[in-house]
Amino acid sequence: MSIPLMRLLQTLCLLTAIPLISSVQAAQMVRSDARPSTDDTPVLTVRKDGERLELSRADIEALPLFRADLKHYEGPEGRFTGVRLDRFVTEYGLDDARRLRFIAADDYTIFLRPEQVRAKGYLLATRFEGEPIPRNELGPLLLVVPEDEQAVLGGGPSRTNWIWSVVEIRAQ
Ligand SMILES: Nc1nc2c(c(=O)[nH]1)N[C@H]1C(S)=C(S)[C@@H](COP(=O)(O)O)O[C@H]1N2
Ligand SMILES: [Mo]
Repeated sequence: MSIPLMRLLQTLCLLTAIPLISSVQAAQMVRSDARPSTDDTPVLTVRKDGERLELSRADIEALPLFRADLKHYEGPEGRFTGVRLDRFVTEYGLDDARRLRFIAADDYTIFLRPEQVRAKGYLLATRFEGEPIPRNELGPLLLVVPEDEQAVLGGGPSRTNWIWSVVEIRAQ
């Protein structure tokens, strides 16, 4: 068999194996029975149509809580708890936005269309290992996509959506 043909076959084998491996190991997002926070300190600004809303962990955690056990590529490995971003987007009337802009404390920013948010299980995490997340440890709020854990650990491009220290969400 020629070398280029063997290379091609090798590549094809790898391409079929990768989704198999990740589907076996993908982290799950499941309902959490954690008790919602009562901390009223504002942690997140939501802007929509010139309105501005300041939300606390208590406000955010008033939505159904979910958890996922995963390894974040920045280091932390354990239980992330928070709310589903699709549920949050619906709750705050952001479903009709053309796009949602997420802004971090370090000015890093990402854009997600509402349909992208609905297509995947994004977790807006408010806790790590049951505790609030300090600002210097990716907190107080960060986005993780448990089903993409293996892909991002492997350096996949969707890791750019794992924005940490989110301070603002804007409907644009
Ligand atoms: N708040 C914040 N989140 C962020 C980033 C950042 O600079 N700030 N970098 C993003 C990008 S581009 C990638 S690839 C991953 C990993 O970033 P790092 O390689 O700078 O650690 O985190 C994403 N989330
Ligand atoms: Mo990046």
